[in-house]
Order: sequence, then C-alpha cells, then structure tokens
Amino acid sequence: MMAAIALGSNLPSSLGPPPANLREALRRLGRIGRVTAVSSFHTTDPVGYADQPRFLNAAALLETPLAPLELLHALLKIEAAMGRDRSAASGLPPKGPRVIDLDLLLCRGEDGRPEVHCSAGLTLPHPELHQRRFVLAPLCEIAPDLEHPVLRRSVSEMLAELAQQESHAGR
Ligand code: PH2
Ligand code: MG
Ligand code: MG
Repeated sequence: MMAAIALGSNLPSSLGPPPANLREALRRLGRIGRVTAVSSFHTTDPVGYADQPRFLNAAALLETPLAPLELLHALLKIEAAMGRDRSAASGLPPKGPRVIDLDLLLCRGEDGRPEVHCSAGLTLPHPELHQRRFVLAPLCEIAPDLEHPVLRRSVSEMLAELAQQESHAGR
C-alpha cells in the first residue's frame, strides 16, 4: 500500500539536531518500504502546547507491503529506537517536545482504494490532518492531488480552506 506520513522533531537526539533526526527517520522508513517522495523541511511554530521549541516538519510517501496497523507499529518502533520517550517518567507533556514524531496520515491499498480505519490505536485518515498547516503544507509539495476519502477534498483544497479559515480567524 501507499502511505502518507508526517514527520516532526523539535528536540536534539543522540544523532544530532532536528534536521538529523528527520534524515535518520527517512533512512529508517526506507527499511520498511520504498520512500517515493519527500517534502522540504519546514520550520513551524508549535501548535497546541505552545511552550516548546519550534518544530521541523516534513512529509513523505512510502510504498510498503505492511498493512496500516503493522505500519503504525513499525513507526512507533522507529520513534522508540531513535530515543522518543513516551513514558510518564520522561516528564514531557503529551503534545510537548519530542526527538521524532511519525504520524500516519492517509493510506491507499494496492487497488488504489483509501483505507478508512478506526480503532483504539489508529484512526485513518488522521483525524486532525485537515486542520494542521504543519502537516498539509509539506504534504501539498509532494501529493497536492491526494484525496481525503471522507472529506472528499484534495490536499491542496484542504490547505486552501485552512488558509481561508485562518484569515477569518485573524480578523
Ligand atoms: N506536533 C504536535 C503538537 N504541535 N506543532 C508543530 N508545529 N509541529 C508538530 O509536529 C506538532 C505541533 C503533536 O504531535
Ligand atoms: Mg504528531
Ligand atoms: Mg505521533
């Protein structure tokens, strides 16, 4: 299947600063499939929990034999192997700083049909995909015509609608 994945980092790891973390995550994605497109790296202001460093965000497309839940577990394994600590003992808040975050956004099966999935650990498409500029802007560079199967909007349409909402909110 084809998967669209969001990458984010705003803490250094043992490998180096956020750009090194994104590059390492992309290298590791290449071991669970074929990375067919990578966006540029975007420096973004933190959303949600504001008291943390700016993020470096990117998006990638992955062609993989894994099914959605298998891919989710592979992404969590990469995060952990790169030093992401999700335990309460880390003292980090849930939407707070992290060395690497890999989010599954949207998947399409071999037949080209979108995977719509909802379980305790995974919702596909990602429930906040259409509201996050730090996700849509990188994704729009590599997959502007990719369609959200529930909202029936392409990535470029979702980005344009978000820009409209933002301009209304700013008035
Ligand atoms: N991730 C979050 C919370 N806020 N803000 C930006 N700019 N980029 C992110 O990747 C991000 C965030 C939780 O996953
Ligand atoms: Mg995230
Ligand atoms: Mg995540």
